[in-house]
Amino acid sequence: MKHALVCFGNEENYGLFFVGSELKNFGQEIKFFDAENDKNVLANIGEWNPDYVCFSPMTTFFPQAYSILKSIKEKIPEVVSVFGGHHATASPEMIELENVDVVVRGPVKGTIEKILNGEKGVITSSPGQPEDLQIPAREECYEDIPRMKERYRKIMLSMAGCPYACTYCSSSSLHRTELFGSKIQKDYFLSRRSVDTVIREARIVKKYPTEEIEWVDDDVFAGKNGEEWLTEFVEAWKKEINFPMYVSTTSVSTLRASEEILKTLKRTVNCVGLGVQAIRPDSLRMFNRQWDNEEQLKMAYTRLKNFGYNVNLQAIVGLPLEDPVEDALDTLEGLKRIGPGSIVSIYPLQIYPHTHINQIAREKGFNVNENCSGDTNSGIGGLSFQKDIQKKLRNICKFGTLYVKGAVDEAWGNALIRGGLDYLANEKMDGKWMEYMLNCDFDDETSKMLSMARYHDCVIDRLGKVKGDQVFDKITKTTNIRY
Ligand code: B12
Ligand code: SF4
Repeated sequence: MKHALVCFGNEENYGLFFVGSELKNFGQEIKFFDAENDKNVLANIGEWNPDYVCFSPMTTFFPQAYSILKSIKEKIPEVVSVFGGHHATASPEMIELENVDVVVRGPVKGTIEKILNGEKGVITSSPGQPEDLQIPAREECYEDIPRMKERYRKIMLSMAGCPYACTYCSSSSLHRTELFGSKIQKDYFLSRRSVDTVIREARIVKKYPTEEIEWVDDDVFAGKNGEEWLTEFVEAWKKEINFPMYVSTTSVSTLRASEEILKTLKRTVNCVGLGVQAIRPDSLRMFNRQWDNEEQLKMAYTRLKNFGYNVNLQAIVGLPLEDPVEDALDTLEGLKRIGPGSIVSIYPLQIYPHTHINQIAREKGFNVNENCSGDTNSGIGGLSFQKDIQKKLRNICKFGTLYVKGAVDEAWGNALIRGGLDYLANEKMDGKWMEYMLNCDFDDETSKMLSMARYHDCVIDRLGKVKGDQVFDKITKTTNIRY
């Protein structure tokens, strides 16, 4: 049987790679298609004439996936459509939609036999062990979508879940435990693939041009026997793979980590993403992050810096509050106090399906924003606010990185001057600057240049100036920048 695997966005569709390898284990024929860059994607899928068409879209890509599906079904009515991944797992009600035949909730393992046997409807898998994630069908994807092998960064992970339970997050342990129970959360989502399997996967990545691995474990230190695993892993990675890695963590885990492990990890990690998310205690509580606070974040930041890491601080604005702009400004100032001069990423709150923040917002009388695409780079959040508030929140997302960094370089300068925002480029970043920043307007081209200036900062932070500039140049030529 032939299975078309449809990829969305610029990046490697990592979950779908594992679906591909599982299908191959069952002797199935697979082919990847590029919905982002291939203008003839529909014709190409039609011509290949698959028996099954498989999608793994995040929420932001679901409308595009569904529209592609409708067109394919018009051409090939008997094709069976299968949806899986985070969005499908959280939104099984999509099975009610016309043309959606199968929705898989949870890992692919154990579902292919059912699908091939003709089972339709919602199939909930039973996650077994992380070793079920063997070697993803990455090379098959590279063969079908050559631009993917050229991506400067590749995605890898050792552990699929997170121990925390943040209310806005699809990785939340609340969500996973509700669906699969706490034993599976511990044994599958918070356990790691073996070092050997991860290294075997990395050997394949190593054959292709790669500048960095985005290590997408939600918290690099979390899970069972984290330090032991990381120690063995770094040893093997340095010996054989040796790509720089970008990792993520929390303040709690950073402060809990031993000196040895911070030293060891530094051998291969340049930059750490540290989730701040909010500064006000009430906002942290709304996010179910009451375990965090500014003092602890500052200590974690300082600790990471002392071990030589660059730190990317991440925060969320646009909360369901009476004063979302003031809350966002408090967060912005907090970021500056925690990591003055650092690179920060400020995102608008997204309301992903079946996350608890959805319910919290509704109970507080907030509606969802129909204009939100689910992509954080747009600066457009998931909740509907008055126009003026919406604009200020978006501006905080757009200019917050510049404010905390505190210096206008060429990329920022060009964007600001292009948008007629010379004041922001030339004046001191004081209260007047902030007022101007909150209220300024700019066109789409400027918005794109601002997003690129931020992206440029992040790449330099992660790879250093010389390498970062080279890589960024390549990114601008090969990536559809979201803004
Ligand atoms: C890796 C990752 C990325 C990578 C790669 C993205 C990609 N396209 O694959 C990067 C860093 C680029 C990324 C970016 C974004 N991400 Co991301 N990312 C993750 C992360 C950390 C891991 C996902 C993963 O690969 N897990 C490992 C694989 C093996 O598991 P899996 O995906 O669940 O797949 C398994 C099953 O679900 C199932 N399955 C999956 N697909 C299918 C399909 C079929 C047909 C079947 C049968 C089964 C099946 O089988 C797989 C193997 O068992 C998750 C959080 C998490 N810990 O899960 C967030 C997550 C998926 N990302 C998220 C988001 C929002 C984004 C962005 C949209 C953020 C933004 N900028 O706005 C961007 C989109 C970028 C893009 N253009 O693709 C959200 C998605 C929420 C949602 N409801 O959509 C998540 C859940 C994070 C969160 N905390 O909320 N992300
Ligand atoms: S710590 Fe990060 S990945 Fe984990 S639940 Fe919270 S936001 Fe999600």
